[in-house]
Amino acid sequence: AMLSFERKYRIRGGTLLGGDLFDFWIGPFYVGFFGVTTIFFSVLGTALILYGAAIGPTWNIWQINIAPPDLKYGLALAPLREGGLWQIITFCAIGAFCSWALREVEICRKLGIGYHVPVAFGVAIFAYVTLVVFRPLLMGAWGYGFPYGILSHLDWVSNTGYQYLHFHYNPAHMLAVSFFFTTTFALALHGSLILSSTNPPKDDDVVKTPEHEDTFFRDTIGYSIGTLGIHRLGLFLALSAGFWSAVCIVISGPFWTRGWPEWWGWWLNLPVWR
Ligand code: BCL
Ligand code: UQ2
Repeated sequence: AMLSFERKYRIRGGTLLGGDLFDFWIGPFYVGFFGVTTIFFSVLGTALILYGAAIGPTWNIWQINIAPPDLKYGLALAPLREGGLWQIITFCAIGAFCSWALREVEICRKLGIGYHVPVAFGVAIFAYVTLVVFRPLLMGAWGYGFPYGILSHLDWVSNTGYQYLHFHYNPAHMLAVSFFFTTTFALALHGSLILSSTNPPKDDDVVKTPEHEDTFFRDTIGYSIGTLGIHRLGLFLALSAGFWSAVCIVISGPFWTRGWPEWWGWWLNLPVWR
């Protein structure tokens, strides 16, 4: 059943591309030009992953691996079985993620709401593209991208981390990790606060107000950021986590090629204690 609200907003227009051509719904799903391209790239990409697995040595889900080309291929196209598949799959992934973001934009336009959701998703896409396009471009070979596989991508993270001796000393990694942890902290505070005041027993109405929520934090720590504020803070923390993740990997190699502990030499060499 369609909510009366949904019927009211199932309106024509707001599309970026394709005009009225794909401006319709299938069941609850808005289609749009970018819905079609999302399906296209996802199906093709998934089929190529399955093909890559089929010509590979194993069907063990943990060990399936689709590797980027050898470094010797530089920034050229590689033969299909030697990283070419990885290149096409990466192209499909970016196509699918960007299509999804643009489909979100069209839905926002129909609803007349802000673009916060596609912008937020855009930061996740930015982190992914940094890993598989920007950093490989800056380093001069597609072989610097990460392999597609459950264990293989973990091995890549570990190997790449140890290439810089101790990744915890990467200042942008420090920021990214701290933002991830603070995000979970903020969501735990928010989720628990909301449930504490807006979780009436069965058949009861919600009677507590945001005043109760503010008061809890004013009583405990003397400050409440407010009901709108916590959502702004949460979005800022989450986007910062993704942003600094992208920064921490793009500076590893293109900017700093030695161990990250050594980067802190500037601190040890401050004239105050030298
Ligand atoms: Mg580290 C990266 C945390 C120890 C080496 N590390 C990261 C970051 C994150 C992190 C900050 C990964 C998140 C990210 O990029 O998100 N590391 C972290 C923590 C510790 C840690 C908390 C810890 O010790 C407690 N790291 C170490 C040790 C090193 C190390 C010291 C290894 C020995 N770390 C590295 C290296 C890297 C990291 C190397 C990175 O490259 C990585 C990083 O920063 O990458 C940018 C960003 C999010 C994404 C990339 C996801 C994108 C999603 C896309 C757009 C959409 C997907 C859709 C999906 C396919 C669809 C599903 C459909 C379903 C139906 C739902
Ligand atoms: C709050 C508020 C909410 C909240 C939360 C707070 C009524 C429903 C969680 C408390 C948040 C504070 C004090 C900020 C904490 C800071 C960091 C960096 C985690 O005041 O308003 O709305 O959900």
